[in-house]
Amino acid sequence: MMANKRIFEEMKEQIINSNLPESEKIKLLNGLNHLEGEKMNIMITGATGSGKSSTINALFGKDVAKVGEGADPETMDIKKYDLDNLILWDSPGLGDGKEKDISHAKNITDKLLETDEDSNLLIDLVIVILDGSSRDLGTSYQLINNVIAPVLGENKEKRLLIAINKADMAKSGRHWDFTRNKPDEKLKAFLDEKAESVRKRIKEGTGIETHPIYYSAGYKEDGEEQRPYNLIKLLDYIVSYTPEKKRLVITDRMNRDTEMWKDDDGLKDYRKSITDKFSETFSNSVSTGVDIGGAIGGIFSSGGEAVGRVIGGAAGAVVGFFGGLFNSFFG
Ligand SMILES: Nc1nc2c(ncn2[C@@H]2O[C@H](COP(=O)(O)OP(=O)(O)OP(=O)(O)O)[C@@H](O)[C@H]2O)c(=O)[nH]1
Ligand SMILES: [Mg+2]
Repeated sequence: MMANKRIFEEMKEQIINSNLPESEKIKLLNGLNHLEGEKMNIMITGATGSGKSSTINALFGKDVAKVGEGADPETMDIKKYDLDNLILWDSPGLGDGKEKDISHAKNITDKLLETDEDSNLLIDLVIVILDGSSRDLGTSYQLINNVIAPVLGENKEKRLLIAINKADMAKSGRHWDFTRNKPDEKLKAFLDEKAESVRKRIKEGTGIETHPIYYSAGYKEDGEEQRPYNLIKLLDYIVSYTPEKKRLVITDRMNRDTEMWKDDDGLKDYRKSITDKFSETFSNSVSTGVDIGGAIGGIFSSGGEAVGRVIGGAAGAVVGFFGGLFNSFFG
């Protein structure tokens, strides 16, 4: 079944089964290996109980919290989940008492300033999770405005995502349609307003323009399945903030459980939007050779229709992959 196969394997198969000359195949496979070697580091932070773990598990699979749980020795409180080339840093936010807050703030600051072996900032994206069921977001604003924003570096606007969780509990569960797993009109208006006021507070406090979205990672009781809302919107949000050459790393690790991606606000065709971002990635590299082209080591600049066709085919594999993943009737 397509959706169960890792995306890189899928693409390799496309290349191997093509009727390109061996030398071209080798170039393409080498290129793909380079992309596969890209690393993506995401920090997920937010107040205790805001839903960091639930969100990580919804996005990337039930067992993630168990993967590589060993704490990073220098940053005792930040948990590192190592999913091959996708690395998640689960970092406690503020609100755990003064002493802990100071230590958490220092851990976050240190991590955000850390550079990799190429002297690039280690953390590609910071996702701050707000508890949408809480009326007091004061500590979250403190975290964003006073701890995170000052150390975000040059491209601040490209590294900060704001996700308001627990949409279902925003009005203590009232106005949430539990059968259809979505807010009614009244709650929707309330949530839209909330997202807008969060945006304003951050803009006023930091000058950074963010685009907060609301969602629900889903509540999970014994025997019950987690049922997220707008998780696919969150993924679309993350992918759109991810550098082109790192996008495959993200999608290669996403949750294979199609139930997770089903319910959304319908404001946009998120499946198509995500899929398009990949097609875009591929066609860009074929026509201009930038970004991914560079990472792939100039193979696209060799030109030739045949190469283009295989890249087209590879992009097709990606499209097929998403079709399979998001369609509950596949297989
Ligand atoms: N109703 C509802 N409950 C949620 C949602 N997301 C998370 N929860 C619940 O909120 C509680 C806290 O969630 P976690 O994912 O553990 O939160 P966390 O941010 O990882 O918490 P810490 O690791 O303790 O900082 C759990 O009982 C979750 O089931 C949601 O979207 N809706
Ligand atoms: Mg947690």
